[in-house]
Amino acid sequence: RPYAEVIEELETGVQGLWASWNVNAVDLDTSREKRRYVLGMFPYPSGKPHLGHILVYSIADALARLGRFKGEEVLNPLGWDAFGLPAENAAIQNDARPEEWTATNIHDMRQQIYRTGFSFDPTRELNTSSPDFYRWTQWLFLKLYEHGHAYRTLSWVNWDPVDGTVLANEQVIDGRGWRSGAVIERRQMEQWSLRITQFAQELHDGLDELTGWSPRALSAQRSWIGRSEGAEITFAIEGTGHTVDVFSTRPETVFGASSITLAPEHPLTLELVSPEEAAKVSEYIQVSLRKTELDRQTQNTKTGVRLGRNAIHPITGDRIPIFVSDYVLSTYGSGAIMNVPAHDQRDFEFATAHDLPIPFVILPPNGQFPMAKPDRAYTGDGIMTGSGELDGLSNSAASDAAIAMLSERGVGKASVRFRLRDWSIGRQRYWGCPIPMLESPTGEWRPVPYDQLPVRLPTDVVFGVAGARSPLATSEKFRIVQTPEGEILRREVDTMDTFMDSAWYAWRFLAGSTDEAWPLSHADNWMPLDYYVGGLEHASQHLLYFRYISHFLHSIGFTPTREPVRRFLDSGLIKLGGAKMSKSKGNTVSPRDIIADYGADALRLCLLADTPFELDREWNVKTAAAKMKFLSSVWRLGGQIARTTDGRVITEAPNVSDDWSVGALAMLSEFAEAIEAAVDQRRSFHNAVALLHSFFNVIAHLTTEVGESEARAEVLNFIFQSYLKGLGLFAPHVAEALWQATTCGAGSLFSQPWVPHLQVSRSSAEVQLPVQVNGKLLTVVSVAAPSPDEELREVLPDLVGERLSSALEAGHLERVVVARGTDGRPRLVNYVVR
Ligand code: ANZ
Repeated sequence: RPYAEVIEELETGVQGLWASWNVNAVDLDTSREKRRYVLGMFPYPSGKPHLGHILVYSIADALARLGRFKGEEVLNPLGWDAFGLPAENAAIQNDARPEEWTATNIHDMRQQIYRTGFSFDPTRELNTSSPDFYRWTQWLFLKLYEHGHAYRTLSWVNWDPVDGTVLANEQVIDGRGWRSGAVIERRQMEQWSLRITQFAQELHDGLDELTGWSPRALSAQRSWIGRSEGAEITFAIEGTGHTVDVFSTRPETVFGASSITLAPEHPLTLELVSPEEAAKVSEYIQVSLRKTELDRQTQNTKTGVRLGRNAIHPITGDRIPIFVSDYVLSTYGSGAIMNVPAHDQRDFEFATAHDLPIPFVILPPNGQFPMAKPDRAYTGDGIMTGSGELDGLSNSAASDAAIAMLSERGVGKASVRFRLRDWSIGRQRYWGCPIPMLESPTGEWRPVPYDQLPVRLPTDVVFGVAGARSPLATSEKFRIVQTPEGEILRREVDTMDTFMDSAWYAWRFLAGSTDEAWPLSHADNWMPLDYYVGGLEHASQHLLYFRYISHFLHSIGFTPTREPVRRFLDSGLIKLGGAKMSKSKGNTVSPRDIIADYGADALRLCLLADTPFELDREWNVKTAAAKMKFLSSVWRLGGQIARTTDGRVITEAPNVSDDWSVGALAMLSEFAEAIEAAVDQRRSFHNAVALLHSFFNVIAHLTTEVGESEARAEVLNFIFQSYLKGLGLFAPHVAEALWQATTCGAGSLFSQPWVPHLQVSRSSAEVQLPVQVNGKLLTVVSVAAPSPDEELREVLPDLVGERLSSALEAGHLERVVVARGTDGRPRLVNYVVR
């Protein structure tokens, strides 16, 4: 029957076979030498998978299936990142239970994802919101606590004064609460934080090892960690015993400092302010605290007010004014800066707005500065001037000299700072992992003993109670704990940031049958991940937390390597009409609809075709239709071949010596090597899909030449069976169905070994060269292997004959493309005729 009529039946039927044969099962205790851990970032169960998910899992699936063909034990699991705000919002708005909302969504989403035919082992599925998982998230928290990585500190939160609750960033819309519409205040609250900064240097250095990551992912990590070398310089404050340390990456410009500026949150700001300026300064601080850090960094006007007090320049002894300004962040460096307006653009704008002197201390090579009225800072290199003993040095040499000078006088020292902040993990939310800590009446914190985990989420909570720190606080049964000794303790009512769940789930897929988070032997066998596939948007936060937890686990002996991910494959976006597909834009395409119209195989081929996976691609439903058409041809030809064969699995290449067979097998061998290299070495999935098309054309051509020859039929059948393995990486359903048809049920295609390395004794002097016109195969000819492009162009018209000349006469020859293999031998020639 025609392919279009059987897709649904074929795909679900084949999935039934896989399930009954258990082909996707993984043995974590395998004795196989080679193991491959492939992971696509697990989805948030919103209920609807989107095409981006399908793209990610299609990539992971091809890598997983190739590993199995190559005889490796492959772990390719699926899980659910199931805690988070939407479930809680649904609970508040629709009176639904978050766990029911989540379970329904997982159910729907699982059906759709499994319908696409990925080779997940269903027995390894996990769900971060199940007690069976979060028990171990709590275990991890306690490990962090035990090793001094978890501590309580003040952190900023969004406070909704009308609802009397803390809001997540996503619940603040244009500065207002999502339900109350009230202007949101920023408040400080004590909560749990993790000491990721303790590993800042290691996390920075570790990036050098990650040669399997894309440059853009590495640079996202690098800028998030934000390592800066510079100096700390100490300014004494006139008339007080205080000093202020500033951090500068340009200590050589110290002679150009015409003021110092503190962040609004700096502990000394209110202490140093003069009585006359106090009212103005506190008002300024109030306004600043309402702004987010991002707003403060991106605002155009550099506002600020004077504290009415002076600092003493540590080298010149000059008196310079002190300001407070919100472009200085409290969370970076020391929360205070020296303003060097001549050489820093932000300081230049600030100085211009506040009428401060702009002393130039670096002379540009072209001598253009200093001008009487400069219009911007000079941030380039040059020779030091007006800088005492630094004069005449280049600014780069002056940097070290300045640090030496400052430390000699005891007013400064070299310093390395990181942009990375400790990770504040407390959330005043319900649908997250409870933090397993207890507070005594005297305010000491104690860990819940390991043997009392999990601390279960209470179900008797009330949402939106004004004044309650979090929904968990409304459950008395949860909040108040009596110890066997009769002591009354208060339970922590915050839950953990959901990034905590995703920071360690990769290990939980390695769980064994014993009662522990994962057996160490499994971590030794399987970590680090060989391939991690997901969106670039996770290249900063999630992957940094994941790496941190891995560095931590390594430091306490729970995982074999510091780095958890050998190769990170960051896929591009799928766009519609130039815009990223998103629910808010209403331009999403549902995988379910595409599968209903064209089948899962066509969808998968279509998502990977034409564009390298790491680039953004435009969704085009015509491509899905084209892929279905292609699969129809494969289906038709496969049916034809199946009818001419005796249903044997041909594992060895037939022993042949005639030119036709040798040439045909040589092309198969090149195809198998090329597709393996495209997937495993170059991760060039679009090239692999193109190879499936071009080699199919070759097979179709060979079919016309088989005639009555049984030997040729045998060779053709072997080639076709081998082709199905390549096809199966991307279109596993149709490949499996045709495998069943040509072999009459010899077990699954995916339990077979990869195409054997063929010892075809083709003359090394000759290659079989497919000749195409506009991508359509005309014929295959035999040519001398070392032929240069010029020579090929000369001989081909004669070799191919009339069919080529008439095709060339039909239009205008634009170009002749000669594709060559890595060995330099020609592999394909395409005439582009318009
Ligand atoms: C004087 C100076 C002169 C600076 C100059 C730059 C250029 P990165 O490279 O990002 O580390 N800075 C320090 N702490 C800050 C804070 N808490 N908020 C805002 N800005 C802060 O940036 C380091 C530079 O950013 C520091 O070097 C400091 O300005 C500023 F020609 O000091 B510089």
